[in-house]
Amino acid sequence: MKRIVLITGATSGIGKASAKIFAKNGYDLIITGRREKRLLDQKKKLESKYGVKVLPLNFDVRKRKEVKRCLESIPTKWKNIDLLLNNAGLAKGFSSIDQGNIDDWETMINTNVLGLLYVSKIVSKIMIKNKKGHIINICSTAGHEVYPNGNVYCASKHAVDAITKSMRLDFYKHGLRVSQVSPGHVEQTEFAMVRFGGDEKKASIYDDFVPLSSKDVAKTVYFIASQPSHVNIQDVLMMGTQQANSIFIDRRGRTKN
Ligand code: NDP
Ligand code: 8X3
Repeated sequence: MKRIVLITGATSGIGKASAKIFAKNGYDLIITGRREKRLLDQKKKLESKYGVKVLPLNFDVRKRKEVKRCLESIPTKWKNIDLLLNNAGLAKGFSSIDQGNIDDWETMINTNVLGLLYVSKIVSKIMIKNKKGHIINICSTAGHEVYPNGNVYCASKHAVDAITKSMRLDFYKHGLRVSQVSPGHVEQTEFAMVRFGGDEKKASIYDDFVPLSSKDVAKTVYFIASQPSHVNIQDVLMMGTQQANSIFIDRRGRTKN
């Protein structure tokens, strides 16, 4: 029987790269995001290139009722979800707390923390019923350390780290696996453009060093998912070679790789 992966935030960046790698490896996919056209385009491409089935679900993870309605309406044959990749997330703004924008704070907390929880509550119930499943959360280096002006984004990712650890304690007795990947800077994503409100100049944060690519992270997610069922990788903290932590980055130029 084909395995099924549900990926939140599959319309760009890490989620999109993960969808591709899972499709390549024969998984059927449930892909989600707010941009419906992108989901439909992805469905077409992945189905024709890899011969897998793709179910697009168009919802905003912040909207509790929408999440419930969409996930509970999944056709029965799609409910045998093997893997949930909680990837949808974002940073908005980059300023000290006194200068911070409260709407941005709410967007980050509602998406990165509450959205992840809304999806996980429903999918984990299905997995417990099926007596199998694996949840992989996309955390961040920002879930392990803080940096100037990162305050609320870092807090939201520290919450993801705490949720991953809590899920592990809640679910091991049901035979579910729980993991997370905590990347540093990742390019081939819209992350910086979203954080800086579409300001291309401010979002040019990868010009002078080589960060991770979305494919690097997707490959790590797939590595975690493809371990034998007795192996639970709890966290992978990963950065580009030129990035030592959130603050120390060798910005003397992009080294050849
Ligand atoms: P992108 O902006 O490229 O992708 C973010 C994805 O999340 C999109 O598919 C977007 O879809 C989805 N998303 C955002 N808000 C919502 C929402 N309210 N409801 C549903 N989907 C939503 O960025 P990345 O690929 O970089 O981000 C993926 C994850 O990786 C995030 O959790 C981010 O925090 C994390 N991360 C990113 C790093 C980086 O440097 N890029 C480093 C470490 C972690 P749509 O807009 O269509 O809804
Ligand atoms: C994204 C990495 O350093 O911008 O989570 O917080 S960072």
